[in-house]
Amino acid sequence: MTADRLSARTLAALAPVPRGVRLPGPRPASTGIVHLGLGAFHRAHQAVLTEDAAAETGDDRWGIHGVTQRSARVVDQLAPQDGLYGVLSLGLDAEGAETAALRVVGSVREASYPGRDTARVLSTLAAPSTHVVTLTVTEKGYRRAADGHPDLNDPDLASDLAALADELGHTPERPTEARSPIGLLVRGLAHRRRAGSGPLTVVCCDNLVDNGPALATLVTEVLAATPGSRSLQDWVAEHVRFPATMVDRIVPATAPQHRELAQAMLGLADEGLVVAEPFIQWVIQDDFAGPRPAWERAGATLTDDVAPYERAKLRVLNATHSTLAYAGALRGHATIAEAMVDPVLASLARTLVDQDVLPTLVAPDGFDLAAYRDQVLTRFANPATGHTTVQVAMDGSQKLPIRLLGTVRDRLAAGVVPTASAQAVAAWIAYVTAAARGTLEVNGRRVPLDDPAAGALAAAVDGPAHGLADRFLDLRDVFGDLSDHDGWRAAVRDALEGRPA
Ligand code: CS2
Repeated sequence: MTADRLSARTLAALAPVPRGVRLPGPRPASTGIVHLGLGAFHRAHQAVLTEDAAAETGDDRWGIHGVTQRSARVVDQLAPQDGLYGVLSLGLDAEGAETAALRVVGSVREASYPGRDTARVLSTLAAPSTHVVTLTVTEKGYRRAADGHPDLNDPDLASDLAALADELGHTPERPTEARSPIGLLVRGLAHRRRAGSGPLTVVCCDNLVDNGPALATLVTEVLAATPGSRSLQDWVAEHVRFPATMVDRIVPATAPQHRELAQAMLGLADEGLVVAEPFIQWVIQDDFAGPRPAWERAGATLTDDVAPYERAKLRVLNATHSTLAYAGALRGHATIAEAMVDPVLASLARTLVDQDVLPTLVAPDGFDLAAYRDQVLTRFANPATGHTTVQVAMDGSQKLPIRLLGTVRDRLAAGVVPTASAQAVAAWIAYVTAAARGTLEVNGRRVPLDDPAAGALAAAVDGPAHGLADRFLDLRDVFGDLSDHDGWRAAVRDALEGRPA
């Protein structure tokens, strides 16, 4: 069935509004937010809560200018739709029947791809009406080296820093195309200072430990490495805030069956559709340099201390997610939900949380960690989203140090070798080994290795079977000081040897 494409015009012409579909309220009148990393997660999370906050308050200043990272695909999906797209929430009701709810979101006013529109993005970052920058660029988007400092050898970041050095003194008519999110951000800060547009708040929404302070440090270090940026450094220290946040919503890749279902519900074709679980959570450090949307009116928690929430989320949810992804894919499970109904994996997930993770956490005020664990595991078991193990498994060399190895360090410091975490790492090693050798198959499809460190990982795979665990544990870019811990090494070796071949 062919259907008209979603747009402001076709949406306005829908009569009657389909039942079970929620439409956006009035579109924002101006752009107050620049978002870097216009992927599915942002569209299902911050963009939704920004629209909800506007609906609650009537404050129409908070339109979003979304910026993609690597390609123009999302721009080309959203531009013909006037920035409109659907969010399809898939869950289960109390009886266990699948539920589907669709809403059309209107908070994205503009979408840009830096490969085409760097000048436009820089001028929005410098506009007085822009007060907030949000980021979801994934772990690897920050271009941090293994030691946590900016990777100044990264060619994309280096290109942006050369452009920044040039732009410190003047605003070129045709700026060089931005190639990295951090480079784009610091160049935007330079433009903003020159334009005299006042303070800005930069809100990191990625799964990094202490994400706000980590981004602040990165920006400071990148500027310190750029000759002639002294006064910009001082301006940033005085006028830019970097609150920490904890973001949470499971957002799988959109599949053709999702598009078909949404089209049947709305009656319009939507190339920009995103899919999500019903659950959504955002905890934000209340540290803004200027105005912001009233996100608390949309259900977000504004607090002084995000760290305990963030740590609980990374260590309970993300670490267990990765464990289920690696161990699940190796046992042939295509989705996280299928992995959760495998008793061996359900028990591994629970043991990981109970035995290794929970002893390392301090509960935020009024927060029940055991109930949180149960809620997370129930969310994983939701079969409706079809979230795949392979999607969560990507970029393990970047993700595991953030979500799992902090737990390992804390347990070792407490004198306990965390054996479930060792099993998780062993599952990662086995997954990477099978993927690198071309022998990993899920759902009858060969799964390649998808990781920015693929070269180093493939080199660790190469060699005799008995040294496999040790060759991985020697990867200091992943394990850091843990490479030197004999008890930890022995636990991973045992866990890998104990795995079925
Ligand atoms: C997942 C996360 O893909 C992954 O690595 O663990 O994207 C996870 O779904 C989100 O952090 C949930 O908020």
